[in-house]
Formats: sequence, structure tokens, C-alpha cells
Amino acid sequence: KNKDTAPKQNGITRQPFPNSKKIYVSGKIYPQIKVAMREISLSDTVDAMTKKKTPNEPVTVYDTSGPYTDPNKTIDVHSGIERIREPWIKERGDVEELDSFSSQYCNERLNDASLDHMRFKLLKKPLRAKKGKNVTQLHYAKQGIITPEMEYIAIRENQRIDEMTEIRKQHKGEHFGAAIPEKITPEFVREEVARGRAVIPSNINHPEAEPMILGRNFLVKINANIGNSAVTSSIEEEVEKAVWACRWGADNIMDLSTGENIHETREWIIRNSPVPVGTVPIYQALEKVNGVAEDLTWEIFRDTLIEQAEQGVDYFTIHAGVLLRYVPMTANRVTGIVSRGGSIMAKWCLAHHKESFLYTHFEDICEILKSYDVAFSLGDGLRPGSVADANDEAQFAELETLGELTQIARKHEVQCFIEGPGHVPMHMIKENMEKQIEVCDEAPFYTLGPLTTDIAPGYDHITSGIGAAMIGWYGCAMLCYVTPKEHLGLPNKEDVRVGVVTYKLAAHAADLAKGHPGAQHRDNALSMARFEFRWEDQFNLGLDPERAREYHDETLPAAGAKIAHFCSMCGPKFCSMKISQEVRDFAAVNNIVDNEVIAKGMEEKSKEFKEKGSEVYL
Ligand code: IRN
Ligand code: FE2
Repeated sequence: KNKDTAPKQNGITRQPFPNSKKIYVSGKIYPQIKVAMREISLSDTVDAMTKKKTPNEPVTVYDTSGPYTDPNKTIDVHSGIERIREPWIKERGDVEELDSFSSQYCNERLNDASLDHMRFKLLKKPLRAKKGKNVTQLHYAKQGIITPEMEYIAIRENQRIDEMTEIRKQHKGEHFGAAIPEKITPEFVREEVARGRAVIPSNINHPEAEPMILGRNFLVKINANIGNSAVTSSIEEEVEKAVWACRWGADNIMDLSTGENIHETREWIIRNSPVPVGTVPIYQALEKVNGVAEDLTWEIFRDTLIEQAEQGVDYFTIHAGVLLRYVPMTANRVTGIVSRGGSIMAKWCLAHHKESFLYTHFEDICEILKSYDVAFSLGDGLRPGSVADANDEAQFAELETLGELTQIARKHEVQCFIEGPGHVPMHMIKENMEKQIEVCDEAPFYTLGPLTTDIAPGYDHITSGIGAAMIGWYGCAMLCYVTPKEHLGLPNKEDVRVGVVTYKLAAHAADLAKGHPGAQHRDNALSMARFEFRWEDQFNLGLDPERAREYHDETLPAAGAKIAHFCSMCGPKFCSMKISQEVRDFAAVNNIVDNEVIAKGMEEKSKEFKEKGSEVYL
């Protein structure tokens, strides 16, 4: 069951989802923008008695898979995917093209003959803001400008709800102070960005990415971490990891690579990634000083930031909230400091007995980030690594500092969101969200899980999926996925798929509970298919059609079973959905009102049941 069966093209998964086609919706303000969505076509509803067929409208869903699922696109991973945002960025007139990287380190690497086995060419000349210009979406939003990125997002978030006639019962949702409109407009996107309540991770050097937004008044997004320390042999393999995560629904990926060839690996990922890419630059900086944390300097870190910004990283995790005086607060914890970046900075602070350069040079970092529109993802270096340590003094002390830094980032008009825990039991999750909103003045929250218990190694996608759904409902903007391998080992492709799908369902459960206007139509369509025994439609509308079909095939592999009015769980005689439909048909024929019908239907079923010998399983 665990093998990857999807057909590949040059090592990259390119198979479209079943019964799905890629559609592109044009903008109104900017007709040149083409918003990619997936349209799932459905089979007809067949009336059980008259056999009359009624067609079902196709369902449009949010699509993160990029051009890879569009059979009409030719893709060459060695030159990268289409740079859809390039004309938008250049037309704004605020950028200049550089002939090579500003970072000397980077240019040396480019000429290093020892890299021949993994050589990459400069696929794209780096862009940088012209002197004195700020190219962030936040800056434009504050000027009152609706960018093409903003209109793209508005269209994408709505999922054509205004064109769908078949919007059935939709629950209102509990908003917890959020304010989600009936329809997301480009102006609403602009306002949310201007307010700092939403972030569009969109480095000018990553024009390949399809714009997406993080904020509690929008769909909850998910992140998949893909980098690892293993040596990979080819560009295709690296790109395939990213493509695979996006295929299953990752809204955004983080390249956490360490070890050799970080720069090259990242180049390939970014040039071929249809979603924003984040990194933790301190990891690469640490490689440059051979893993000795104390040897890190501001200059090495600064150069790393510039190098990555010019490659196109859309946001940086920066653990600037780990202050010297907070480190002792972790001494009596059950699990101490579990953040990699957090522990590096804690070590540095103790060794030098000073505040870290991330904190003391924070404004310098803002100057760099605004020249490329890299967003801050302020790291939670002191997040709890066990439920016992949840919501403790160290965690909340760091959060206060992150709130302070948010204000500085905003002063510079640099986009900013906040990372959060970690391991938190269910009853302590809401407090996290509320505190973050208050302390960080509504900057988007981005959490790792949280894991709601520590006792299920091997199932931490579920221990954390529970917490992720809850915090997403309370207002968290993005959920960092956890795979079944968490705490145990490096995730393989199957783990990535399970992690992404688990987080996608947690995020969607949160969207439903929040009452996002673009959420419930998919549930309704799937439920109708399920009720009408349109098995194929039920599979195809799901998050993982392949897995659903496999499970159905396991007991009823015959083609006829895909239209049968039962499945192997209850068998043909005791399917509640079948019985319920029979009751309805009975009502239609006998022209009886609901309550009576049910009573009468129940009575008949009871008689039938007794006549057959009152056996539950025939
Ligand atoms: C997300 C929320 N809190 C932490 N994260 C993710 O953890 C973050 O985005 C990045 O992928 C990773 C950073 O780990 P360390 O360095 O904090 O352990
Ligand atoms: Fe953990």
C-alpha cells in the first residue's frame, strides 16, 4: 500500500487528479492574472425509481499543485517553472536587476569547480529594490495600492462561490473575533495586509509562486517541511519532494536543508516551487562556521540573509526573541529548549553573555528584508517540547519580545508573522491564541501543531492534528505539519503525504468552524455523492482520492461496486443511507408527510427484519 504509483515525467509526479481539470480564472482589475483552480466533474444523479438522470455541477477547489497537474504545460526542472509574477513586479518600477549575487560567498560558490556534480547555472538574475524603495506588499497596501497579488488572492480564496448555484445549507461558524466577509474582495485583502493582520509571502525573487495569504480572516494554510540532511543525487529528486508536498495540499513549504550543497538544493526548489518557500537562515549560517554556534557573527548571518533573499526565499524564521535572561527560565523544564534555532541562539547568548545579534541588529535585518519583500516568521525558540512545559514563563516571555519586534517590523513596513508552539494540551490552546493576538497586535500566528499529548510516538500527526484544528478555529493562520515520523526519524514520501493530508483536513475543519464562505460547498458535494452512492464522486471530491479508492477496492474491487447502493461496512441489507433513501422513496410514492413516513417506514423495516429472522448480519 505504501508505494508511490503516480506516473512521473522525468522523475516528477505530473498526474492530474481523477476527473479533475485545471481552470484559470482571470482578474477584473488585472485581466492578465490567471488564478489556477481545480475543477472536479461529477457524475449524474440517477433517480432510483424513474431512472431519470440529473447532472451535477462540477465543484471547484483550492489548488496548490501548480503547473505540474496541468497536462498542457511543459516543464523542464532545469530551467524552472513559469515566472508568473515577474511582469507584475517589474511593472511596478521599483526594482533593479543585478548581474550576480550581492553576497561574495555566493559568487565564490558559483565558480567553485568542486561543485561540478551538482552545478547549477544562474537561472534567474537577482532583483533588488532600487535605492530608497520598499517593495513589500505591506508598503503597497499602506499606499492604498491593490497589487495583482492581492487580486489573485481574493479570487483564489473565494473559489468561485458567487458562480455556484448549488450552495446548500451553510453553517454560520463561530468567529472568535475574526471578521470574515461574505465574499473576499481585493480591497479587503489590501486592508488586512495594511493592518498587519495578514501577510502575503512574496519575495520579488520568487516570481514562480502563486500568491497566497496568511491571516485569520482567510482560509487556514498549511506548511510542509521538506529539507533534510541526507545527500541527494539529483535535481529531480529535490524538486520532486517539493512537488509531492504541494500535490497533496501544502500551501507553502520550508526548506530546512543542512549539510553540503544547501545553496544549490534551495535554488532548484525555489525555481520549481509554485508555493512560497521559507527557510531558517541560521542553519546555513551555522554551516559556514562549521557548526560552532559561538563562532557565529552578525556579518556571516547578514550575508546569509542577502544570499537567500536574492535566491527568492519568501520568509525567514528568525529566533530573535531568545533573550539572555530568558534562557535560565528553561532550566527546570521537562524538555528544556527543543527548538534547533532556539538552542543555537541560547548557546551563543550564554557563550558571549550578550543579547544575540538577531535582536541587536533587528532593524538592520528589516532594511534587508524590505529590499526583497521577505517576510519575518519570528521564531519560537523557547516553545514547549512537552505538555508539562506548555504556557510556561519562558514561552510567554519570548512571546512578549516577539510582540515588541512585530512593532519594529511594522515601522519598517516589513511583513511579519509569529511562530508558536509546540506541545500544548487541549485546554491550554485557546490561551495561546488569545495571548498571541493581544501581544502581537493581530499579526498572523503560525504554529507547529500543537501536539495535545506526548504519549503517541508514531501517531504524532494525529496528536498534533487535533491541536492544529483547534488553534486554526481560534484564529491561527498557518499550521506547520507534523508527520507520523515526528520524534522518530526523517519522513519519507508516504509520511509527507499523510502529514499534509492530515493537516489539510485539520485546516479545513477549522475553516468550516470559522464559517469561511469558500469552505462548506465541498463537504456538501461530497456528502450528497455519498448519500446517492456515487462512489467515484465521493472518492474524487476527497482530499486523497487514491487512498479512498484503494480502501473501497480492498473489499469490493469489482467495477459494479462503484455504483452499488452499499459498501462492505454494513453490507447490502443494513446500509443506513440506503434505508433512509427507501424511506424517502416510500414517502414520495405514498404522498405522506415526513413524520408519518418515518414511522411507517420504520414499521415496515421492523417487520422485514423480524421476518428475516432478526439476524443482524445475514
Ligand atoms: C513553526 C512554528 N513553530 C515552529 N515552526 C517551524 O519549526 C518553523 O517554521 C521551522 O520549520 C521549524 C524551525 O524549527 P526550530 O529551528 O525552531 O527547531
Ligand atoms: Fe516535539
